[in-house]
Amino acid sequence: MNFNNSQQLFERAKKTIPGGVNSPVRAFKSVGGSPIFIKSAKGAYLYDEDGNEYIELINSWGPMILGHAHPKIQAALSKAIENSFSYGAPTQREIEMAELICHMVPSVEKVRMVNSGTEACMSAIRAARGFTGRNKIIKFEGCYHGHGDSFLIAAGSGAYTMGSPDSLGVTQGVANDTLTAPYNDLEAVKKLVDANPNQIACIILEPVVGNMGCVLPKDGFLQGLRDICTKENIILIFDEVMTGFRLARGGAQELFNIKADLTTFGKIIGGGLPVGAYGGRKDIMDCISPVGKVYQAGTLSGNPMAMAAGLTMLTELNENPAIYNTLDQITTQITQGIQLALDKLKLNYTINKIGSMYSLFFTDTTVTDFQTAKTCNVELFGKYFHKMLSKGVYLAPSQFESLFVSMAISDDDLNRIAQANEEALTEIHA
Ligand code: KE4
Repeated sequence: MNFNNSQQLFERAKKTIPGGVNSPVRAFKSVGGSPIFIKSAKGAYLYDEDGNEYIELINSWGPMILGHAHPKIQAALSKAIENSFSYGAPTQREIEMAELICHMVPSVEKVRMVNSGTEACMSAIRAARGFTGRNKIIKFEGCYHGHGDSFLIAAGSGAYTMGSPDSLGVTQGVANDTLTAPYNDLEAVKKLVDANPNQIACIILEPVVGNMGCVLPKDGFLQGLRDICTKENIILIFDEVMTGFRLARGGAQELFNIKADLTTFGKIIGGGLPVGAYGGRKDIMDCISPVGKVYQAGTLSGNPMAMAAGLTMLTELNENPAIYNTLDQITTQITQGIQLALDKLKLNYTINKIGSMYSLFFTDTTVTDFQTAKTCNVELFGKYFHKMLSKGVYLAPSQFESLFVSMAISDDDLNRIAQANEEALTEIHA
């Protein structure tokens, strides 16, 4: 494969864009080399500026669950575009979107549209603080909730990948109100709650983590958090920006049967356009302006184009629940293929998988939190990443990111992925 055009574009990009990218993890910094520049995508495939084709296992970090350029979403956008692109005024489609989200996620009684997962998470903790009158939040090491100041403490995803889990520019004042605990460690949470009586507004977490790589909640962890929050009047916020509408129609909370007080959404909810949302208990959401005194706003919130794409996406998922079983089967075939290759090479690397999310961790340690995720051989992952890329399979350019499978993957793609994995794992260990 030749990457000449991408390499030239990257050099040009770095002159006017910080690091040449509009989001740090795209820069391939942790895997080395320079990023490929995408020209187009269709179904399960990406095409770069050098004409290389890749089977896509990031899917824009989650949104493209039905595959790229889905005809129904394309049709919805083509129709919407005739009516102009943004009004900054309420529309019927926003009501239809809110009603569908409330239907698909029963814990959501009211929901507010925003423009990104970050905005959704920032707004959700502000609502929790406004509703409780308390200042502190608890988050978990390695979880990522976007780039809001309160979250860039022990953050995962690109923050950790770039070596700045505690970002510069976040004031000590803000950091003092963010308490952190290891994921899956209920005792640590209880200690924080006991040490900060009546001061904690909310606990926010990824109910299934994607931002350390894919990490699952241990049995009892989510229920334990639910019980602590109920007892202490702490708002339980599920950040389902990744898991929402991906793991089930009702997201992780449907799968684990846990009722969150607030939930945040992003990615899939926009069908590939910039959409985020936060919602939950009516009594909390009615604290949001213009009803209550927690202010939050956005010029393009509920944008008609984004709502057209998002509504089409969610409708397709809601009307075809068998999609989730199919996605699980496709993903199981991918991870079983990897396991076969690992067994053949007598390697004990860890695979974590749930539904259509999975990660191959280059460590023989069971990965249940940030500390165990950090035992990975990041250098070896980088070699694996580039081997897979050169074999036409596009993975997340970081060990600390989950992969996301789409409905567009065919049996032939599965064979190509299995062969690429076996060859790549063999070659990096040769
Ligand atoms: P955005 O602001 O990027 O739309 O969403 C922030 C966010 C919030 N919560 C969770 C659980 C998330 O995974 C994210 C964003 N995910 C990253 C991938 N790990 C987006 C990719 C990127 O940063 O470029």
